[in-house]
Amino acid sequence: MTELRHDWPLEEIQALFSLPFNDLMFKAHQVHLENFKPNQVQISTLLSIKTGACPEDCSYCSQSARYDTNLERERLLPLDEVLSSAQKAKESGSTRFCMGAAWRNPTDKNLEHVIDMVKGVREMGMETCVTLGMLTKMQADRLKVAGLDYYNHNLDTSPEFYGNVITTRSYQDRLDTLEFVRDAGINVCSGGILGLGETERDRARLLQQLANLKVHPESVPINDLVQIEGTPLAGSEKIGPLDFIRTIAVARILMPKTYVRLSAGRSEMSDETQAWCFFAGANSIFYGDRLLTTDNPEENEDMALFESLGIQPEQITETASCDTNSVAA
Ligand code: SAM
Ligand code: DTB
Ligand code: SF4
Repeated sequence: MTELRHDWPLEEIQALFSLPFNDLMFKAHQVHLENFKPNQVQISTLLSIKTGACPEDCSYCSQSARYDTNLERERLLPLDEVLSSAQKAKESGSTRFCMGAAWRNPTDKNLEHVIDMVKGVREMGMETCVTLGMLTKMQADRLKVAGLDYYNHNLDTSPEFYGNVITTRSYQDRLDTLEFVRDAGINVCSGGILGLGETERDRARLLQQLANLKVHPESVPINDLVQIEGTPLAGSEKIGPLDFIRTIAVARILMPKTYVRLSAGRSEMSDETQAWCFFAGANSIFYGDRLLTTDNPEENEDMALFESLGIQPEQITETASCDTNSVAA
């Protein structure tokens, strides 16, 4: 049985990052084999239900109203449009439908609309995930009652680097939202972005924050920055593929039972890099040709990649449950 730890010291995490590449891969794959079927990957489809004009200043984001990114803003999508997208995602084999809104936080009225979407998607037999910004405790509880399976809210980076990226909400605000989601009994999806200009220490600190939560997130998305023209982070130095793969491996070792999501940035990744990520312990992806506002690989390209790697998309019965891990004794 793999022990779940919540007391990772930074030095131990940094030591993992410093291992020879092959040693790190071997270790991560061993942990992966102990906890998951190595040739299965969970697939989720994303939909932006409310696009653009966001008041936050996240310096990577196409949807912030502060930057001129040429993005057309859209109102909250009507329920029937959302349900027809979810139906298409289901038919293409996706097991979870993730709805994202460019809000600092939802108003209670907006939340009512989202709740109708969650109920509708659930009735189709798909898992549901939403990412709506900060929540109050009461809003998290209402989403739980509505049947929401996952809430995505990323820490994005280390507490120390965070202020270079976002100034309009604090790290603690994010941790508070995660606590409300956890306490409500909703599965937590929280991760970060690489390639923001952070150091390896920042990556280690981000993973330390996630792994030392009282309960590990059920899902940890690792995004490779999609550089958006007009944002302050356009033109940043890119993270190399080996450093990206290392981060996935360390996430797998620290959080053995968590789904590690190879998230944004796959359109620019080689098949080989993605294959290494799967070996290192990534076992979920976003599937479908669109993320929120940017492109993702076409479905047929992903199916061809899976086929060539002998990977199968996971079926829904194997995921749905809450509390896939618990506080270590
Ligand atoms: N507005 C909500 C929020 O920020 O919590 C929900 C949507 S927001 C787009 C969800 C996450 O997507 C962000 O926290 C960030 O980690 C990721 N993201 C946004 N833009 C990205 C980009 N250009 N490249 C990679 N990841 C990005
Ligand atoms: C996450 O960690 N990545 C997804 C999802 N959670 C909401 C979003 C990626 C967004 C990439 C840029 C875009 O398409 O706008
Ligand atoms: Fe708004 Fe979310 Fe983009 Fe930040 S990441 S600007 S909160 S949509």
